[in-house]
Amino acid sequence: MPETLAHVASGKVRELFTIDDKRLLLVASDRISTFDVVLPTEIPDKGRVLTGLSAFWFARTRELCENHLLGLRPDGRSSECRRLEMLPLECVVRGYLAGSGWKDYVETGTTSGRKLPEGLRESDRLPEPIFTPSTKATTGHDENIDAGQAAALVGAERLEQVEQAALALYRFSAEHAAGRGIIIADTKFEFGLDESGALVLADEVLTPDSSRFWPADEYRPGGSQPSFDKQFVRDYCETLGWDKTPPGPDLPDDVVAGTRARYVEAFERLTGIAFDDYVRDPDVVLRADGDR
Ligand code: Q0Z
Repeated sequence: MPETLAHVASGKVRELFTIDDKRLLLVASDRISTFDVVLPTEIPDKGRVLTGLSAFWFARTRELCENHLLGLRPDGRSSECRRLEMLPLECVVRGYLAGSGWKDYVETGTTSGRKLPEGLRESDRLPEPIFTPSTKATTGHDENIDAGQAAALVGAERLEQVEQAALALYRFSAEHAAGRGIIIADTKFEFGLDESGALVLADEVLTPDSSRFWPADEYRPGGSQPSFDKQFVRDYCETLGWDKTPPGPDLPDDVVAGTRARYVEAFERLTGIAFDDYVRDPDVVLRADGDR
């Protein structure tokens, strides 16, 4: 826990605190959720991996869209951020057909009101990435909405701006990841506005918790794909016959170790930085390659 900062919000696996009226502290825990349930066993260093990855992407996408990151704390799991007026929209970009995008397509041939080509299979790559915004549900699951509903929430002009920013961020990161053996099937961005009304990328970005990461060497469209990070946890849970309602099961040591190794592998592949170097000095992810 940080000093004695006022607590603002709790996510399933993260906490948000006030530093002062302009700044927040976002703290990523080592908790893990599967099938929407937080498990009683933690994955050591998961919070550091997600914080470091997110900071890496913020540093490398500054020219595409400004962001809320002010700095990393020495613990590697906490980031200081600008406090923004958040937009009431989950900005999802999909490059592949999975999850609720696949479900909508099977039922209606569309997702978020957009007609998709016929004959697509589960996990197929889309002809081009699509922006499929959803509402922030206070309880239950986010709900996909069409462009008209999204425009009613933020205005047509702002919607156009966030769509272009989200697509540019996805294209950049998916191409970077593809060169390192990771498919970013889809991802969710959150944006806010600063005092001047400028659009600012916020929250956590392009991590395995905010995205679907698939190992490229195991990609076989026509069914669901293994998760880069959580597959050991899911496979173990499936062996138990657990009904996927709380409380979730404890994880055995080998599942914890294997899962930790996958998070660290994702970090090292995507950043090109040894995770131990990040633990020693978190700011290493913020420096351009040449300056290390
Ligand atoms: C993010 C969240 C939680 C982590 C509010 N820069 C910002 N300015 C204003 N608000 C936020 C941010 Cl990131 C903000 N969330 C989501 C909840 C832990 C993130 F409990 N909520």
